[in-house]
Amino acid sequence: MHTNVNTLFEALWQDYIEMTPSAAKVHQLLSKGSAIINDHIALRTFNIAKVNLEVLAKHFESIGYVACGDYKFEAKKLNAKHFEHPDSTQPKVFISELLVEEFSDELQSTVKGLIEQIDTAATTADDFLYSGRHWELDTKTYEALLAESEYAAWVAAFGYRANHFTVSINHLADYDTIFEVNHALKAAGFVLNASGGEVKGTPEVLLEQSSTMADKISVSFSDAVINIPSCFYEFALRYPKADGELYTGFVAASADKIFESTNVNG
Ligand code: OOG
Ligand code: NI
Repeated sequence: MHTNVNTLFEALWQDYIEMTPSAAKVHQLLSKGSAIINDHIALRTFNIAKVNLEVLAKHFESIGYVACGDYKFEAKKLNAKHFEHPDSTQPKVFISELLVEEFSDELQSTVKGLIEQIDTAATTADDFLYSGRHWELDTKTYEALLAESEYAAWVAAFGYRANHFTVSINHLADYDTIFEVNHALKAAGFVLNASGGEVKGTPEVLLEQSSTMADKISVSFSDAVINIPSCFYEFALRYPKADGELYTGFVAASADKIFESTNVNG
């Protein structure tokens, strides 16, 4: 496990921009007036004991992160938790896991077959959170997973790495609203996730979010190389609670739509 928060996020970022060529360009566009501060990152996994949410969480808990919120996504069959660091300038972490037992026998046995190929020692190694795929996968299996769960197919194709980074709009000197950020992104040719509207959330729920649609990159499977959605970039504007402190949680109804930023036909 990493012992330093900064080196962990730097390694996650390097892997993420390799998967997401547009993210480096968005980063450059938004960082003209000020340094970019990350609101949060997100990771995905399956709820199988060897690699479940808690296994990923340990990598963050060992460097001081604390579990702060629980979320359920019934239609997508996911659970999630978010984690915060005592140093509030460090990014929050959103980790979700697919409830594998709620899917078909075929999906369950496919996923178990993938997870069996992981060396258990790898799950606690320094680099696990940006180690990618640990298994063989063919296109037919990917397509079969996709038919049941876009999320399952994404984890099968990309394995362990940051699914997205999130720009804190609160820290951008040149932008006051999420509409201005979205406008600048669209003017520069980036495609936003419009599921549930381009802006998810409202000032009343203390969090507004938007995201790009994931880049499509070529991924090597055992039988072919295909172009599929990789990772996306998110933008978050937080509002103060009654005590004057910015809200630090997530909003399940909004997160439900953010997940769709990696949909194949989004
Ligand atoms: C996570 C989606 C939810 C948020 O900020 O609400 C999310 C994912 O796509 O893995 O990131
Ligand atoms: Ni997010």
